[in-house]
Amino acid sequence: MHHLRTTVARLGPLAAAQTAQIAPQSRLLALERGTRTFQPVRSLRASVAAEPFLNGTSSNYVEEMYYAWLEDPRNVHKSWDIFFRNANAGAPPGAAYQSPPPLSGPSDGTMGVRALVGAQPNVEKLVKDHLAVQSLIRAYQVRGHHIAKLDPLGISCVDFDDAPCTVGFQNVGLYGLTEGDLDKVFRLPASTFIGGNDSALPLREIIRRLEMAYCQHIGVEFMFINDLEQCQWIRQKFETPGIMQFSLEEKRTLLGRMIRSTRFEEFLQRKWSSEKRFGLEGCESLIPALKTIIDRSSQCGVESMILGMPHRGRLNVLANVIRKDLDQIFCQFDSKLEAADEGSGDVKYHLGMYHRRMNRVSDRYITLSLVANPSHLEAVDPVVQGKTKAEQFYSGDTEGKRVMSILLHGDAAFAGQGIVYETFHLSDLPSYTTHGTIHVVVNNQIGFTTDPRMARSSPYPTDVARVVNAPIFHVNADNPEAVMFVCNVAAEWRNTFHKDVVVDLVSYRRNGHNEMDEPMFTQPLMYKQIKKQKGVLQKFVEKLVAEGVITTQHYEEEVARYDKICEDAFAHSKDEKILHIKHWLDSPWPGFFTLDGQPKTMSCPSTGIREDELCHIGNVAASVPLEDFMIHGGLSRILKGRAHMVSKRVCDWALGEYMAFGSLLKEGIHVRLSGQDVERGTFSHRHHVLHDQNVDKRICIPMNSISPDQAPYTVCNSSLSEYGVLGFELGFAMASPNALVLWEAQFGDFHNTAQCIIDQFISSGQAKWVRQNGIVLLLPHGMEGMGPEHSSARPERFLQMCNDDSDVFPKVTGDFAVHQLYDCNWIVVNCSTPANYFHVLRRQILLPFRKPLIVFTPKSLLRHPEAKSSFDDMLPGTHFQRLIPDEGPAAVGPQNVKRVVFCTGKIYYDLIRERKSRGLEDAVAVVRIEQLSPFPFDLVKAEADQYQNADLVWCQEEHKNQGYYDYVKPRLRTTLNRTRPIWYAGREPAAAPATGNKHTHLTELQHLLDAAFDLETSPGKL
Ligand SMILES: Cc1ncc(C[n+]2csc(CCOP(=O)(O)OP(=O)(O)O)c2C)c(N)n1
Ligand SMILES: [Mg+2]
Repeated sequence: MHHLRTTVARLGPLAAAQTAQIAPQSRLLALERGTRTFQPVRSLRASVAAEPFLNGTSSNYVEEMYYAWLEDPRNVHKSWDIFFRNANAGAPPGAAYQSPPPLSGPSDGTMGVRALVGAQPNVEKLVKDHLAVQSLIRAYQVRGHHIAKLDPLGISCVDFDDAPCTVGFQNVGLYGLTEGDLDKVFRLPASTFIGGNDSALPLREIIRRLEMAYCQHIGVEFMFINDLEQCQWIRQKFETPGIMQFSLEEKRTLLGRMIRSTRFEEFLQRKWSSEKRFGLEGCESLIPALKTIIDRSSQCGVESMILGMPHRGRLNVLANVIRKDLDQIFCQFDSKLEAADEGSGDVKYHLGMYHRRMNRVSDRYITLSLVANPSHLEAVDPVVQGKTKAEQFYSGDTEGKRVMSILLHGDAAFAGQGIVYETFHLSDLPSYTTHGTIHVVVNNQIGFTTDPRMARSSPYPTDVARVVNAPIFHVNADNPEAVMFVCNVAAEWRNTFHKDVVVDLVSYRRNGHNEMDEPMFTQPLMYKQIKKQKGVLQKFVEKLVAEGVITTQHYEEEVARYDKICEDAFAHSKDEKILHIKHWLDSPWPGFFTLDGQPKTMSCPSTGIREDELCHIGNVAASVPLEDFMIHGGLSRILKGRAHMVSKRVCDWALGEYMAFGSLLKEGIHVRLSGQDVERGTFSHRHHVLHDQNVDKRICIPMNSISPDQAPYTVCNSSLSEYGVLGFELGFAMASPNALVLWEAQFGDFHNTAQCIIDQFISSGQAKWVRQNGIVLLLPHGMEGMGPEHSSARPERFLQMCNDDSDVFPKVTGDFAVHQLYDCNWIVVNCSTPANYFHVLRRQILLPFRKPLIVFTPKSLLRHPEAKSSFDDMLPGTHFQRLIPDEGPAAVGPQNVKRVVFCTGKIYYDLIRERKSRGLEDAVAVVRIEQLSPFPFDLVKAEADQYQNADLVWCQEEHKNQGYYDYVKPRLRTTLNRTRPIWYAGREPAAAPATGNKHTHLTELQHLLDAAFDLETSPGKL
């Protein structure tokens, strides 16, 4: 009701004669084929809002009448003509409506024609019938997909909770229509395109056309989309009569693609019948589907497409979509081939790929990359998005016109994995959007052995996409033409609106989960049906032959031609002696390595910078580069504090970070920092984005005012997701080695909701996929009496996954530190000074290769008066210190030192305070291990050797079964060659990372400090 009232209230005075001038300036949607145009709501005088017959359901109809009347008053019934004339003339509420004129005698159409009331029932019936037809049309648009013939097996698993189907000839009664109305002509509303050039049709034809559009092999879900223009666009694409027609050439191309897709699987089955390959049988039309999307997108100007996909049909996609050489694929089946590259490699259906080639349909070059992925379904989704975003960013493609992503999904995984939802929620965020992803679901109506009714609570596996208003095109995958049609529409949708869209290929899985599995154990009836099911290629060929598009002979020749291609490649693949995993790289970094893929040097220059640069960046950090920009008073004090530090030549943690980012930006390195609340910083220390206190949403990012030719700085508060956002940043970092990409956890322990990205990609990605990545994880960590949930970033987990050998003291050569970094799977540090943090961030970029960097970052140290660094520690010639030796009185007289306490991170400050209070500065040396992994064996040894008369202690604030203990213990022993004992000072083992009781926390701290400094008794031995 309200909608109608407001709609009609917005109608303003407008004479019918004015129509022609007004139509063009409106928000017209120019339709490519049909002649109908969608017009915006215009205004008619408010007074009509009180008409009694106007209610919510009739609003569209009234609008319809109004537009028709605007075109020509004779288009509508006389009663409407009078109504609109009166309304425009300013009739008072309730008075605009006049009963229609009598059949005998003229009416002047004025407001005084009260005598005609007797004719009112006819008008009401007319309005009602039109409204009924409009409701019926709408019902098809909303629910036509419920009865579309989507399932090739005809056993549809989609459960609509027995919602009655309210369309079809048999249901017209539900709308107050009768069979007798079927041959009456009804005017079509603007919200349908079934009329083509006709603006009115008999009801029978209306229903027939709606059945054609919405209830055949395509089911369109889109009426939940809030945007009227987008809905109209979709309606026009599916409703326009005759729109789904293809030329002979298109049909033949489609056949060729179906042949490749089908015969490829058959070839693999013939040659390697007992090998797992997760074949595509039952959904072979995936290949033409993807190729159609690629062709159409390329025609629309897309140059680079980044794909992510699971196991199902992956080899087929590599062969027939990406066009990986067949012999390269086939030789993956030869278990005897030795890998030529470092790393442990991965199975064939996980490897990535990168290929640039000419697209024959568009005649343009395209680059396709398929991102390598772990077994963990859907984990690759955010990674693909991050890589896509990065490629858009580097190529200046701010609207996603040249680079796009395509994600493939299985039905069970799409519905079940939460990362799908997290990834969808990145899709429209300014710093994360890739301007529309095309999702393709291989919906074989089963997940391993589990039926959909046990695997999801929503009718379709695709319902998750509704949260972002993505249209969903369900299509019966046994109809390749329908598949091709929806894929074209999906590509056009993405190109028009730059929003996500889903293509749901409703299909089946001809074999078990893999080729070895027996599906009859668990789905006997489904598989009885599948055994009877004619293959999609065979059905399609029969159709084309019947239509006269091809002859059987043509088909047989095409099959023979492709089979020969496979056979030749197979013969070729036997010549391969060595497997090059590098051929399966999804993100090459041209120019970064030597031609044979090695680092260009094996050294790292000084990571220090000049004093004037430090001062300049420091001053920017203390400034507000925009004029008339009012910042908060508290922030003014912080900025003044920064200026003061610069004048004193010191940095705190935030300023150290500023120096690192600012200097890299100045050197042309893009820096991107992403995570929850990173702009201000969870601990309110960073303030990289300033907010005008007087102007809403006016912001200032001083880091982008460092120098005119600097690289851009991106700092972005993320959605409240770890898995999705960390995956995204990993993908961003994958695209180029020349960017510092950092993800910060709100507190370090939150990283565990992104554990899959850490385990499957970050710690092991290079070994599996010969692909380097320099992503940085900033994980706030420290036992500060804040309870179990905010204390530990779980260093033990990261350290447990390090690949350096705990039992071997490495050979120490000149460039040992860099070699050690090159050999490791990731770098784990816990810096105790801003200068060291500055250096380790810069080292990420100045190294001649890329490794992930895990940084345990401080909380209370951010404001600790002693946790400051002098500019002297950041000048040219200075480096990251893997270990910081004691530089106090103990180091001056090492022979007098009775104990060396090795530690890492924030506990250092507790230790030196305690040492001072006990007057033990001569007797106890405190040594900080800043780089935990790879372990600085050489430097630890040098320290131990220096203090020959001292006993050795490892001190940590974390519980014994947590923190660093289990990692450092064997390494310290190896370093000392078991010639000297080493003792442990720290908390007892515990289940939770920290106590929730402040007093207990302080008592525990005191105990461990007592253990560290009680020189009479040795604490527990390591
Ligand atoms: C995160 C995750 N959990 C479990 C598995 C084990 N698994 C592999 S395939 C599969 C079924 C997937 O079903 P669906 O997504 O419908 O794809 P389909 O195999 O049917 O193509 C499962 C459970 C996995 N690979 N990843
Ligand atoms: Mg499935």
